[in-house]
Amino acid sequence: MDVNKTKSEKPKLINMKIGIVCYPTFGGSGVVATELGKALAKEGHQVHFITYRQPTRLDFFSANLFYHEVDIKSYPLFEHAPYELALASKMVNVAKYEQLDLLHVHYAIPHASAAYMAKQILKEEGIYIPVVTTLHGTDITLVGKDPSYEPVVTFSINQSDGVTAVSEDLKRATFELFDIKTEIEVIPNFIDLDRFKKQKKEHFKLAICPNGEKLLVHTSNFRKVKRVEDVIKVFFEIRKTLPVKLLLVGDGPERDKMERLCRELGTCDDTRFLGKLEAVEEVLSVADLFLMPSEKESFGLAALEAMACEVPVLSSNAGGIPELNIDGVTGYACEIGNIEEMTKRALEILDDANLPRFKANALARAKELDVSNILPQYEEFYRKTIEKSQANILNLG
Ligand code: GMT
Repeated sequence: MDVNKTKSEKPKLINMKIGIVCYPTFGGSGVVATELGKALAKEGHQVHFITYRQPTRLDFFSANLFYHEVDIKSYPLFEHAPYELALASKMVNVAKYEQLDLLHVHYAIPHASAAYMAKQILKEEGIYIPVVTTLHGTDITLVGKDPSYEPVVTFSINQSDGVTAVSEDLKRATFELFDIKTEIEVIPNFIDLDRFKKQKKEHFKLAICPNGEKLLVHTSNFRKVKRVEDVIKVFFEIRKTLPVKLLLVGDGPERDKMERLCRELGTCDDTRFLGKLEAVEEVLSVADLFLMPSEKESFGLAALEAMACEVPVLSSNAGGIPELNIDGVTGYACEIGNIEEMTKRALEILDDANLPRFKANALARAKELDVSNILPQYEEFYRKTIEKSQANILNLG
């Protein structure tokens, strides 16, 4: 790692070598990790992704980006192959041979405990590598607090050299649900506005809304926690007073049930299930309103993607969503499951007298969370964590 001074004499790290561990599939934490790695690489850092599959959004060549696949060996004795051990072993090898400065793991389970194991193994060889853990949400609120994982999650968070959370609410929940003895810094999720800036897709809008209907969009992994049924119920209510169409992007366990609900309510003609889409920005760029009625949501990256396309958000007030979707400004954040309130607020946003204001506010909020504003926060956090860990090593020596 080289440390240079900028004009303001603030140390700026260049040529840092960072290992990023994440889930590579569709899902917020993997997207954030991949986009972070790409942005760091653009800044000149060397980034090594360690995952069990090529991250979805890592499909191009860059001299600063590397991908290391975790080899998960199966054996007849294993009912479940020990992924965490294979991951820790891969972390050890990559950290050692690529001479990483820091390991940044996204989603505590099992990445933080695997990183702890890797750190201990490396220490035996005289290699000290600091670990940063970013908490994303369900690793704390849904899965992590389950007694079958809780002791290991608590331990590995406390053993991390730096911990970040994607919202103030997630930080609060982590202290409430676990016995945490370390500091947690909030670094919000971000968006690459260049990718998400509004595209001219009027022909697409015309094909979906031939009679000038307003277009509502929801994207998720169709898990129970997303309350997709509320999307369909709110749409059903709005449709009684306003010509509207609904696009549902994504797939998951609740999809069949949601298709049945549309049939029961008779909304199928105005609703389309599009399945998983890589270029979600194409759909978002023609939307008038984004719906996120989730039961739990530490941040709501999908809503930020919509806002970056100038789309206001009608959401629940779960978890960290109100930190992103400012109630009455970028949309509304209503009580979870309150269909009547959500319908009223959706109609207010969609009113032609209000819509331009909500759209402009949504985009302005997204601009605050552009990657160019958030990346320096991660770089600074890495710098602090590396310095702290080097000071600890000197003290121990
Ligand atoms: O919510 C999901 O289904 C996926 C999950 C993940 O880890 O991929 O999302 C969590 O992390 C995202 C990125 O930080 C956040 O935007 C989501 O709000 C959060 N999900 C929940 O808290 C339920």
